[in-house]
Amino acid sequence: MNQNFSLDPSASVLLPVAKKEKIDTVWDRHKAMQPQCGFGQLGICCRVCWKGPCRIDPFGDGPKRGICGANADVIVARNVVRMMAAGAAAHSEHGRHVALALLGVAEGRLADYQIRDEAKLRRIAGRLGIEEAGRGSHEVARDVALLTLADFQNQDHHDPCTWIKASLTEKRLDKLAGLEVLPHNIDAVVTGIMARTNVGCDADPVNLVLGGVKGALADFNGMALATELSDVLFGTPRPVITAANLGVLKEDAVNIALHGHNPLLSDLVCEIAHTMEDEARRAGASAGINLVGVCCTGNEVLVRHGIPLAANYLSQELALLTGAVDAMVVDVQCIMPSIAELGSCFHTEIVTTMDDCKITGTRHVSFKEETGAENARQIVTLAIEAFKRRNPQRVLIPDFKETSIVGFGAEAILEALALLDAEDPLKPLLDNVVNGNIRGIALFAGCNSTNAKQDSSFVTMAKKLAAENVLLLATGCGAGAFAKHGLMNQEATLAWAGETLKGVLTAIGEAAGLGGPLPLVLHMGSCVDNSRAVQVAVALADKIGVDLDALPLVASAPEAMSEKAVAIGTWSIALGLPTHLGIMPQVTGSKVVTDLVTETAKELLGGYFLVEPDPEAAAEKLLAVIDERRRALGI
Ligand code: MSK
Repeated sequence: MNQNFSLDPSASVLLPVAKKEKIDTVWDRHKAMQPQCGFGQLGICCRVCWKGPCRIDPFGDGPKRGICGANADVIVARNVVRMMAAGAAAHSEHGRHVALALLGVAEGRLADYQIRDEAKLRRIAGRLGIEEAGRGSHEVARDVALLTLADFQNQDHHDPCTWIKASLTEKRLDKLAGLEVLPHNIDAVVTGIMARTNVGCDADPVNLVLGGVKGALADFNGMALATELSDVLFGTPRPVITAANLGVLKEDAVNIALHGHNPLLSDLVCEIAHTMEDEARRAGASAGINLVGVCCTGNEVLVRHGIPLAANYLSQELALLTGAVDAMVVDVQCIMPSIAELGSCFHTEIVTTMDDCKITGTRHVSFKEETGAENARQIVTLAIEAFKRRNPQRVLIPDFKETSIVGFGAEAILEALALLDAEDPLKPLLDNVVNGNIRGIALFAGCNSTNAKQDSSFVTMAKKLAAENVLLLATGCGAGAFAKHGLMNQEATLAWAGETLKGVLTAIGEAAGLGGPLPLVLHMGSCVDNSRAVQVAVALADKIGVDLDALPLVASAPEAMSEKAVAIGTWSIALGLPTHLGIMPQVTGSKVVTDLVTETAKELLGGYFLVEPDPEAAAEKLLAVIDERRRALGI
C-alpha cells in the first residue's frame, strides 16, 4: 500500500507504525480530503470578498460570472497571481532577514555572526557596483547590505531592483523591461499585487498575469539576494560527502532535526552543538549530538556543513515516527502543523523559533539575532533533556541511507571546471555542450506533493535524462529526493549516465580529486538557491553571446506544491526556460490564462510551462525541447 504513496523505502517501514499507533500522516489526510474541490483545482473559486465565495460552472449552464461580475479568466488570474505574490513574499522576507543580519554584523551589533566568505562579499560588491578595493570588509558589507535593502524601499518605478540587474543577461533585462515587468521594489510589487487583485480592481487577465510575472521576478530578486548574502555570512558551498535518508538518525545520539528554510538559527545550532557534546554524553548519548536536516534548512546545512539530510518535505512526519528525534527545530516555511501532534505522540520537543511562525501545542524559543548563540544553546539543552525521556522500545530507524556528494553552487561548479581549463573555466562546459557530450542541462526544483507518488517522478525523469546525456542540477526537496534515492553519488553516475555525460563528469571529478566522476545530479542547495543555477546559465549565455532562452536548458518541478513554487516556475518561464510541471496547475479553469502561460509566454519570453504528469513522457518532451534549442543554435 505504501508503495502507492512514496518511493521512499523509509515510508514502507514507518507508515505501518503510524497505522498501528493510529497516528495520521499527510497521506491519511490526503485520502480523507478526497474528492478534492473541483472548483479549487480549476482555480475558479473566488474568495476575495464576503459577497462570495463564488464559483464558476466550468461545464454546465450554471453561473459564468461571480456576484461582482468577475468571469473565470479574472478569477483564475487573480488567484494565481496572489500565489506568486505569496511566494515572492516568503523568499524575500527570508532575504530581508539575512540582509538585516549582514547589516548588523557590519555595524558590529551581532556578535554571534561573522563574515565567513570575504572573497565572495567583495565579488558581490563588484557585481553591485560598490567600491571594495582598499576598504575594510565591514565597511563593504554595510554598503552591500544597505544597497540590498534598497530593493525593498526604492520608489522609482523606472529603476529596477539592484539584484535582478546584476543577475541576468543584458538581452533578458531589455526584454523584461520592454514588457514592464522588472520589479523596482519587492515590497511594493507584492503590495501592488494584493491591491490590484482586491475586489473591484484589475479585471483584465492578461494585465493581471503580467503583474504576477513582475511579482515572480521580485521573487527571483529576493532569492538571489538571500542566497548570495547567506554565502557571505555562512560560507559558500563546496563539495562535501555526506548521506541522506532516515538511516542518518542514530540510536545512541541526541538527534536534532533542523527544519524550515532560513540558515540564521540553524547555522548557530550547528556551531553550538559541537560545544555541548559532553553534556549529551553525560545524559547517556554515547554518540553525542547528531544533527540532521529536513526540507530546505536541511539543504542549507547539508551543502555548507555536510550535515546529513534526514527528510524532504513529505517525509518530515516520518522522521518523527522513528521515535528517535529528540528535537525538531523549525524556522519558517514548509513546516506541517501536524508535527505538533506527532511530536506529542513521542517524546520529541518541537521547537518553533520565529515569532511569526508559531504552532499551537509546541514549545517556542523566540530567536533573535542578538541572542542567537544563547537561543541555540537553549534549544540543544531542550533536545538533551528530551533525549532522557526517549523510550528506546519505540525507536525504529529505517536502515536506509545513501552516500551523497553535495555542495555544487555556481562557484563550486566553476572551480571544478577551472581544473580543466584555468584560463577559461566555462570553455570545457561550453565545448561539451557544443559537441553534444552534454546534450542539454536540466534543473530539477521544487517540492513534494501528495498529488504524486513521492520522489518517484524525480527519479524516473533523472535516470532517463541522464541516460540521454543531460547534465542534471537540483535544488530544494527535489534535490532531497535525489540524495535519498542514491542519485547524488559516483555509483549513480556510473550506473545511469550516458557514455558521453559519464566521460565529462569523470574528467571533472578526477581533476577535482574525487577519484571518480562527479555525482549524477549536482546538489545546488535549498529552494531559495535556484538563483545559483541561473548564475551558471547566465555565465554560459554571456559566453556564447545569446540570451537565456537560446540555451538547451530546461527546468522541471515534477511535484510542485507551494506558492513559492508557483513564483519560481513563473520567473523560470520569464527568464526563458521551458519549465515542466508534473502537477496540473490550478489555472485550467481559464483558457486565457492557460494559453498565456503555455503558448503566449513562449512567444513573448521564450519560456513557457509544459504540463505532463507522466515522468517518462515528460522526459521525452524535455529532450525534444533541448533538441529544438540545439538546432536553433546550429549545434
Ligand atoms: S522546502 S518550498 S517543499 S522545495 Fe524548500 Fe521543499 Fe518546496 Fe518547501
